Amino acid sequence: MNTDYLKRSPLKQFASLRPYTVIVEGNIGCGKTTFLNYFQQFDDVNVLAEPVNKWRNCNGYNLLDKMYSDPKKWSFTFQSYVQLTILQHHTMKTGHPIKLMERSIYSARHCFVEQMARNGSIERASVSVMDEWFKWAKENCDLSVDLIVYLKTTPETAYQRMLARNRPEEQYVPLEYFQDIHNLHEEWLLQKRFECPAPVLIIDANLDKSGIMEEYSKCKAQIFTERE
Ligand code: DGT
Repeated sequence: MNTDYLKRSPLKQFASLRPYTVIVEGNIGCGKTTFLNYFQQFDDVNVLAEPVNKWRNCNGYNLLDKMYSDPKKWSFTFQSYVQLTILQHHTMKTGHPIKLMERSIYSARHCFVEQMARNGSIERASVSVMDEWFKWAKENCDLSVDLIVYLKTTPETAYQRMLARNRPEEQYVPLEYFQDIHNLHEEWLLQKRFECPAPVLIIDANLDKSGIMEEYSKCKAQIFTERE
């Protein structure tokens, strides 16, 4: 691992006690996993993939499947667990100078919970309980973020990719859901209608593999320069 960052001035050393934190955001199927895989090759980066496997097996319960099969009954349970497992990533200590997280407590709230609240699959009272937890976490944990990478696709592209990968839980997710989740990312990251914790770097994630690699390396250059 490159430890040059330990040789910096005392002030920078102090700043580097907290890693430069990047969250990767975008619709379901927008290519977050490919983006994270690209960054796995760099020793300075601690890559934290979304804990989907935990959501598929919480002490034997597949909460992701329950949420998609019966949203009215399971949305609150599912989102509570998402909030906990993502919070564990936000607060996870790392010896690496850069931490790269797939999604965040912010997108869980402003995109997914918001979509559920608007379509009535979660009660406003339940949302307010989650908001109290969120507020407490912000006051008592370090949830700072330095950069948001937004992998922007059209809802149609994301939907086609979801169909192609054929995850059993997602079999009946309609295109309208992708449109809702897309619109909420735009409201959050571009129109700034909800709390946006860091500057946003937009990547055209509709590009095919060769085009997107060029975008990734530009993004890598920006991340490595900014954390200096
Ligand atoms: P990628 O690599 O961009 O294709 O990413 P995915 O699709 O593997 O990962 P992602 O974050 O879109 O999530 C996997 C599944 O979990 C997907 O069905 C959407 C769902 N999901 C993720 N976060 C939340 C959340 O906070 N609430 C809800 N309702 N669903 C979520």
